Amino acid sequence: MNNWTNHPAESQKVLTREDKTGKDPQELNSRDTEENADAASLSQDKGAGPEDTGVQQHDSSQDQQQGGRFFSRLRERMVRSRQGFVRQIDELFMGKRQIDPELMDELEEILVMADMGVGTVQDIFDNLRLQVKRKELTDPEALRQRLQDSIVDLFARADSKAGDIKWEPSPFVILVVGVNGVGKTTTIAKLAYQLKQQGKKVMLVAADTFRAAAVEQLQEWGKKTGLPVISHKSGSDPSAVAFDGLEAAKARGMDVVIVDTAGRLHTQVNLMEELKKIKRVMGRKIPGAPHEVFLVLDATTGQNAVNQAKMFCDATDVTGICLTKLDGTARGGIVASIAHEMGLPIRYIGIGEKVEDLRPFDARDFVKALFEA
Ligand SMILES: Nc1nc2c(ncn2[C@@H]2O[C@H](COP(=O)(O)OP(=O)(O)OP(=O)(O)O)[C@@H](O)[C@H]2O)c(=O)[nH]1
Ligand SMILES: [Mg+2]
Repeated sequence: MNNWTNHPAESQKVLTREDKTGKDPQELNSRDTEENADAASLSQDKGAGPEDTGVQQHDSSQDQQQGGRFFSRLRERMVRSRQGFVRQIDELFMGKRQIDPELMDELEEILVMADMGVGTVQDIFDNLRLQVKRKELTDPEALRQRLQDSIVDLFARADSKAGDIKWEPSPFVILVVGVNGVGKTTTIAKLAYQLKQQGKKVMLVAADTFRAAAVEQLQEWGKKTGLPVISHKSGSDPSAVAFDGLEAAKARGMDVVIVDTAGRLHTQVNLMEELKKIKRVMGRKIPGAPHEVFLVLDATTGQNAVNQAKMFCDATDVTGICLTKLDGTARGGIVASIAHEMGLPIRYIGIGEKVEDLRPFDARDFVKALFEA
């Protein structure tokens, strides 16, 4: 299958010279509303092609290989963590024949330093020490394996599988929130592109009307990935964009709508209120919407990300976490810390800047990618 063919319903629309602004006033109820009317045809434009986004051709044989390829890329991208705390663990175990208190203490310290969080590590080690005391664990290799299993178990509580999302009802609405610069817009583009690959009709909504050029950034992604983007002028009310976006999505029979929002600090009360308003307005247009609220967190900010998560969850109903920039940190343990402390599913992880660098989070694969040579 060729990535660049548009969805059948959208492909009926042909972009004429006059349309090139992307305006589509008949279908949308706002005068200001703009859209990449036929983004796929624009996507072939110079400078907006697959090369600079990592968008690649795709066929069914690629689908079959995808499992293995996904995993090897995940391992490749987790290289910093692998060279960081995982290497330290390797060195610690080297030549060890028995489990002694020093081994346990040093292992505990390495994990805390890897941003796994003091509380999380303590929980794991209380259990492991008990097993050592009862002589259920005597061999260092078994300890190492048990440690991996314990980390995987942490995620069970948070039930961290993107596969759990039913993508129903239609249109399925996702609101994406988070602090400035964490990777919201990029994550949206990656996710939208991957959903499109699965055959879903996806629409993007540019409700970040605050930051200069934010609308253009999402429109650009729309062109590159061949997806329609609903937007208003910069500076307009984000709730109105969200409302129009949902209306357009309903009218066009979209499967999934993903709404981008401006970065905000959890301490900015008025901006957190604005999020609540966006949510309310969405619910008025489509009862039950947004069906998911994704909080995007930047893994390189370490324990700060955990604090952000706590504050955002207090202010709005977050339903899942997307953790970005795991390729940029040596402390991949942050994933475990967030899952453990928040009890929220980690839906997706970002492991690079290209569209393919987003993975539905799978705890076992993740821990395996970290620990296995
Ligand atoms: N290495 C790496 N970079 C990423 C990842 N995700 C996003 N980025 C980069 O992070 C930077 C910020 O990304 P955006 O998507 O613009 O972040 P944002 O949260 O939308 O930012 P604001 O809209 O300004 O709040 C960009 O340079 C992205 O390429 C990732 O998983 N890995
Ligand atoms: Mg953004």
